[in-house]
Amino acid sequence: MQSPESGHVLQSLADPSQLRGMSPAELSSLAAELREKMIRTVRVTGGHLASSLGTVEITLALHRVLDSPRDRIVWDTGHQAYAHKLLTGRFERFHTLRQLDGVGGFPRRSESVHDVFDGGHAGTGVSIAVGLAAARDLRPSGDPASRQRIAVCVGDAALQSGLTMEALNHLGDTKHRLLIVLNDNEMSISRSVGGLSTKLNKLRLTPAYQGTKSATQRVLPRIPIIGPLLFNVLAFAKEGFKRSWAKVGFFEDMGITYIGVLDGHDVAEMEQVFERAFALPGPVLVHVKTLKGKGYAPAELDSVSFHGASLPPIDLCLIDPTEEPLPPETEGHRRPKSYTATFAEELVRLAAEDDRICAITAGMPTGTGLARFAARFPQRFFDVGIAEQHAVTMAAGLALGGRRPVVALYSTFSQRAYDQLVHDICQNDLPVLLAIDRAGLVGEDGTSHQGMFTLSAQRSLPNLVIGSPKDEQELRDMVVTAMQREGPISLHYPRDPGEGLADRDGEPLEIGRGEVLRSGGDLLLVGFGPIVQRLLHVADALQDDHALAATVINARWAKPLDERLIAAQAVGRRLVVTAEESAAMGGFGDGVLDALNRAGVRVPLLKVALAEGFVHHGAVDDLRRQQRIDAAGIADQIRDALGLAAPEVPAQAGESPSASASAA
Ligand SMILES: Cc1ncc(C[n+]2csc(CCOP(=O)(O)OP(=O)(O)O)c2C)c(N)n1
Repeated sequence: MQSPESGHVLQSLADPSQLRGMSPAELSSLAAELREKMIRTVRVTGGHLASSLGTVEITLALHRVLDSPRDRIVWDTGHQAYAHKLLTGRFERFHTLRQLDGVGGFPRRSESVHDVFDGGHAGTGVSIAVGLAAARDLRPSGDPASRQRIAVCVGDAALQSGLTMEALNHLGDTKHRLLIVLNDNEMSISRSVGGLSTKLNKLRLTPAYQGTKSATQRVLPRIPIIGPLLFNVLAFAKEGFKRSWAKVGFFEDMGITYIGVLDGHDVAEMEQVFERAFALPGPVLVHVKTLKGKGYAPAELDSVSFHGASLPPIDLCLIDPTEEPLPPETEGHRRPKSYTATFAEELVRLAAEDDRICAITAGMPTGTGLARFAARFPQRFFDVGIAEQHAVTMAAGLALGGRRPVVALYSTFSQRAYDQLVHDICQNDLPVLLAIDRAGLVGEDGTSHQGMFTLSAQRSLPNLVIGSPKDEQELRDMVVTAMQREGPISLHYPRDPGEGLADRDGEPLEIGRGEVLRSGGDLLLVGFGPIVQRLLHVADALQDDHALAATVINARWAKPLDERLIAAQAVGRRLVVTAEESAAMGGFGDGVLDALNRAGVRVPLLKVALAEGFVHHGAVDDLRRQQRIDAAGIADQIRDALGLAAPEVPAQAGESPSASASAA
């Protein structure tokens, strides 16, 4: 990639409408600038680099054809929208990407009028666009907004999600005028999977694709802009794409005009086709082929590693020869093994002994650690694509078929499969392990990705056991326990590294039995999950600062709760404190409160949990401080509840307290 004078054109752009006056040479230099800005920023902040590098030209073409914000550009998922952000007023602040109070990693309406929808979850884009189109088409014809152009850019993996399929099916019937840009890079985070993916492959390989460009160049200039435009668009489509046309029954059968396959890095070609697509009366899907990671060679070669949050080191001299090359790799500080890796390791160990064990991921084999399982047991591994609902119901089917299925989902994405958990797994009382990864705060991905609602949502479900380990070794024990249970079980563990404990095989635990980790007569601290480690520090601090002795319980199970242990330990305490890294409402603390009420134990109770509301992006440590659920914040909350003064060197205070003190 050429290195333009950094920020030369980009910095001077006040509004995306200025793109329309640019020459092809200026556009190509702007594309290079956009990529350089992204690479330099993400090198420091982390982020969805490969996806955003791949959509630069789509973004330019869309912003030249559509008049945003009067027209609307929707980004499915929203992880590929960095160019859009840079072109719509966020250049100056872009260095704050994903940081606390900085620019978010996904479109956010609070940031810009050009952002249509606060996204983050895949497969939402087409439904949003259909809704916008339906709203537009309800307007009276005299209303200028009734002529609004609406486009949605969706990736080939998000296209396959159930939600997108439902939207396409509906759209084909309702015939709203809408442009769907299918950004096909053949990749999800890992390689795209599934029958539709195979179909798209065939389309790409069809001779029409090879000849597309010349056909477009040959035919388009001859098409007049006005008058018989519609006829000509169709003529163009048929002329230029007729060989693939015959094979695109999938979209056409649903009532959506298909045009493809275009070069997704050719702004002029896409612009011409988008312009003409809007002249058609109904929905049009334009299939473009892009290279994920384009413009940064390592990301082009390995888009899996450069997809998401934690990227390999970025070598600036690959985009700018004046930059120093990366220093050779040093044996830096090694982070302790993550909960994710420990989970996968234990599962593989068990699966080697029990061939009933199967594992399912919904498009996240690397993120969930299941790639390790896939490598060892390819026959028993299923990547179903971005299809969380299917993943969970398929697990029910596997269980009915005599298998021991494990579905590993990020907490936030498991929300999509709630009914499948209720109706298919719990109602049928099936032995399925739901491995809920990224439980708790995940940090820089922000509101759409925090794992903070799943625990409350699951607590009311009959038959379901819910556990969360205090450390990575206890996670091994819980996986063993889960595999021995003849019913559904959900294990919640965080994105964090573990405690760095030595590896050992897991051992079964008694479900519903917690453990006392330390004893003291004044306070009772009860934690669910790794937050228990923070409670141990809190107990030390309260002892040192106020000579308050605390008993610390590792609850292990939110359901069934060890009511007997907790109630017995709670009697006579100055304060009982519950702690969880999850939404306060309906969470673990509420379970303890109910249990104490049932047992007739009257004692003040402080719930430490996430305050009501969404938690924005930022480093996890910053967010924990802000929420007062880091060790210092928890100690402060306890002092507040007891009316004690802070110690001499005050801990950093966060925003609003998430605690509620009440009598049980
Ligand atoms: C419901 C849901 N499941 C999983 C994810 C995690 N995720 C983020 S991007 C992505 C892959 C998207 O692939 P595609 O739509 O083809 O876009 P690309 O990144 O290839 O441009 C996945 C699985 C998500 N954001 N939402």
